[in-house]
Amino acid sequence: MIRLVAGNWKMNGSLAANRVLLDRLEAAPGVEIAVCVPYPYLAQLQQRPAGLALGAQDVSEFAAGAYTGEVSASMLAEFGCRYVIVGHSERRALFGEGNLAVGRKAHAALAAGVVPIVCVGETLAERDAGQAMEVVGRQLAAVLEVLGAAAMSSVVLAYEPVWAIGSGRSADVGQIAEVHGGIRAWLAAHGVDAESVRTLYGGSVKPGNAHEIFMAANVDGGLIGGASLEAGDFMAICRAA
Ligand code: G2H
Repeated sequence: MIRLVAGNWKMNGSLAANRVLLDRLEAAPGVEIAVCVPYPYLAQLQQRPAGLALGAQDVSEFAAGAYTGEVSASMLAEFGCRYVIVGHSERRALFGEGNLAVGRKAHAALAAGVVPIVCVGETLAERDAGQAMEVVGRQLAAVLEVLGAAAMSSVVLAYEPVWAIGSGRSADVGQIAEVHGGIRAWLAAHGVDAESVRTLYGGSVKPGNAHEIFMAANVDGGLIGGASLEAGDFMAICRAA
């Protein structure tokens, strides 16, 4: 399957800075590239380099109504979003999103024709306790419970060990391959068409480590935070895929 490299700008950017960045992004052969931007910039990103897919970083689990501050999946679809990140560990840790809420957000996205990039991953304490795959399995199980096995095969997953996010310390290739293989096996064991689910790695991916990470077994691309804010770094990572 074609690899996906998605930039997660997080809460960064300005109209002027985005323009400078976008002017330096371009399609790369053999890889799908997306940028997941803060909501206000979806309008600005209507003009973007050809071949660059658009995404958002969160979505409401509700379709419409009295939910002040929320943004619906159909609104994202109207702005041409192909992807939306759901369940990023920053949303889970800082904004109290639970496993089932993440599943409901993924469901809302799919219902509007937007592909959810569902993030899963363990904390350092959980890894040190030997529970990495158990935690990831619980996170996946909640999404599967909401979506069902057929719809689950339409999501993109992102394995993002919490301790590797923005820390400069990526997981090593062995750790990445082990969990990605574990995710593939977990999906297959739960009746999901595991081979059709793209599973990205996220957490301190940089130009210097991107190639070896992308070459690891069962890694189908990357979710790139800090390095997606610098055009040269982001394009180098995309070309490494
Ligand atoms: C993990 C990643 C992008 P960074 O959050 O989702 O960020 O590449 O900065 O670790």
